[in-house]
Amino acid sequence: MRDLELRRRAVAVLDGNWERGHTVPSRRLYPHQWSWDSAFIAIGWAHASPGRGRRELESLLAAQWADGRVPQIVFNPAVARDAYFPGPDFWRSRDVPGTPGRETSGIVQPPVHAVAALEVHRAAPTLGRRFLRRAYPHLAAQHDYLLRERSGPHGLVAIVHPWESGQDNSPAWDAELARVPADVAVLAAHRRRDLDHVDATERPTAADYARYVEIASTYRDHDYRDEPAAHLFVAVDPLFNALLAWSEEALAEIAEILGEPSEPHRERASALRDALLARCYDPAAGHFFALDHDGTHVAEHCIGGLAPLVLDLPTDVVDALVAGITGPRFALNDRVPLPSYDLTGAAFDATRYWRGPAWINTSWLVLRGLERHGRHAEAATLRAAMLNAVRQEGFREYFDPRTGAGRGVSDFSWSAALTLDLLATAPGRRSSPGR
Ligand code: 2M8
Repeated sequence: MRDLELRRRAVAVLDGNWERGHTVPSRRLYPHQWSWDSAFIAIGWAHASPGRGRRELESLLAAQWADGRVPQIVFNPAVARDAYFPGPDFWRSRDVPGTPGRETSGIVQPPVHAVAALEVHRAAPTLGRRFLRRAYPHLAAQHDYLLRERSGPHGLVAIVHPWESGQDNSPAWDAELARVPADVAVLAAHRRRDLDHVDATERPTAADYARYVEIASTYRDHDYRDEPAAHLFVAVDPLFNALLAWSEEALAEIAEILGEPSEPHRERASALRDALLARCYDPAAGHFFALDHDGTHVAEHCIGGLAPLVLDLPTDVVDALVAGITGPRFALNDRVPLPSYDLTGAAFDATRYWRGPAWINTSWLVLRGLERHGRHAEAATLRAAMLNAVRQEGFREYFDPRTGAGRGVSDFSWSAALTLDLLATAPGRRSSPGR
């Protein structure tokens, strides 16, 4: 399939998923607005309709809470209340003071939104400046919330639910999750709607879901206050922190465009990068590991541990990460994007969601990192793999990391959106924040 036809199909997926002001990740499985999906989707819209890219981010930011958190899900009032579980009746955001008019969930997702806002601006700079002026205080408040309420003694920001990582059932969370009681009877009161759309072997297990529900309802029962008793799960995700640092770099650029002070953003970006290197990087393994609630390394090689490549890093660290990408664990090739988890790892599962399958968004992050560090040969190979996967299988949610077979839902928005970005930018010629 020629690039032009692939582009046409990608735009058609985004168009089909556009829902008056935002884009659903998937019509069937995810019929509302998701936080980090919207950031990736806006990056895609920047190449097809910058106006929609702006609206995508603005509709998400309009649902920001008074404390600054940008919620993981913004519920569409026009969709049946039980179309997705857990829906608005589970999260009960209306009961919490300081929440917006729209119903939302009470947790967050990886903060890649300032990067997206900058990319949307660059696509149409004249109109985009007013957009940046409106978005900037929201993006700054989003970061302030995370750094104020979620940062620990390690200088990194914690997640308090696996869903906050976006890599929901990654093996990185297994040990921490095992501390939460798995009472599958909890699920009897609810109906998992995901299993209506996707085979159970591709989704998290019932035990995992029971724990997800337990962690979320405990947080909800504390009115989503970030106090120790509210959190049954606490972990540090290298991807989440790398994206926060990258977004601080983007905020610094946005501040410069607007004539605001940029230095505080640059300082925060460097402090997060230094903390990632000091606390998550393991020189012997050549990988960034997640931390458990005690700040101990979780020695699992997950794709999130490659995400700090989007930042400035010492050359020996970049060399080690690239060796991991090209080695047996991540096996870079030009047919299938990078697995979400170590192909040689004990917990590897080729079909189950974030325990092995290849995803377009995480591969795209690594691609941006490789480009930042001038690793053009590896970047070109990864770009070829991503384009090959969507050409062969369509804009699937994820792919078998060994065969490339499509998995999860079809017509998945960020797979289409980031394909538009790949097609729009010649390899090695982009300007990400920090370049
Ligand atoms: C998946 O997560 C949701 C919960 O947020 C789910 O499984 O129902 C993840 O892949 C997440 O990263 C993504 O943002 C979301 C919507 O695409 O789906």
